[in-house]
Amino acid sequence: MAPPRNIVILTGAGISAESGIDTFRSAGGLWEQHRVEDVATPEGFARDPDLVLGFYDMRRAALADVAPNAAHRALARLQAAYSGEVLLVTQNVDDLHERGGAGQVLHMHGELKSALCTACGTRSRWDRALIERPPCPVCAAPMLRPDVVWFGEMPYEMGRIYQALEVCDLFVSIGTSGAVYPAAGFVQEARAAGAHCLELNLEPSEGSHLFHETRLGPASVLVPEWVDEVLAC
Ligand code: BJW
Repeated sequence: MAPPRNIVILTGAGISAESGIDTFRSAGGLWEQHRVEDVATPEGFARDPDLVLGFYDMRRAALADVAPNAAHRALARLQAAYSGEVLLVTQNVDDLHERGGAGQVLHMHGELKSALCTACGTRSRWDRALIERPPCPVCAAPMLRPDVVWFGEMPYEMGRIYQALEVCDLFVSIGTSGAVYPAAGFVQEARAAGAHCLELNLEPSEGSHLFHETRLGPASVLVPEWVDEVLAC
């Protein structure tokens, strides 16, 4: 039997695409419908907070109409059944990994169902709209913003992620274009640690050449197949 291994999995918008959540950079994706500078930067928020709050309120509300798919469920099955370590890192702000049964998930770009108080810095679980400027549950200031990471801001959990990459021996990137750093650089960190690097994607990502192996197809097919392989070892 193979010894337990340390697996780090990075997921992106592609894993939730078949659940009906728009990706960012595909044809018809979110960045064709909205300017990145307007809705995903601190400067855009300062310029037009109503536009930004409305954009995230709409996406938070839309979570009620989607469900996890076979790829989310397969990763949860892996986390539960694998004898080694499995760290699941997502760039996604949806909650489909959790609703698919995953245990611990690191949301490096934040979460739609969390609000960040710009007055006291508290992060609060949140599932209502923000556009009406509700008070912070801790300090009562009406200064909540979506708890998501915009361009120019520091992603969450970077210390834990880099620590895991340093000791991982399998790195798997699922459904991300490799266009956004620091996530796009994780494959290089994992390679430097001697990990085997596998990409599962509909199309090759920008950093596809950095992976030892690329499998192309829909996440709902590729991910359960790969999980079956790992659990059979
Ligand atoms: C399927 C599929 C199916 C479809 N099955 N697959 C120059 C060089 C290097 C870096 C920089 C630079 N200039 C600026 C930077 C830094 C900047 C950056 O990367 N900019 C780039 C544009 C170059 N990064 C930042 O500012 C970050 N912060 C930072 O760097 O802090 C300093 C720091 C330094 C050192 C260490 C640590 C930190 C912050 C980035 C924040 C990104 N925020 C967003 C918005 C979040 C909130 C929201 O959701 O609105 O995060 S942008 C957006 O892109 C979102 C995503 O998480 C992220 C990645 O997108 P993703 O998931 O890859 O989606 P897509 O649409 O791009 O791709 C979908 C993929 O799915 C495709 O590959 C399809 O093929 C695939 N797919 N269907 C399988 N069925």
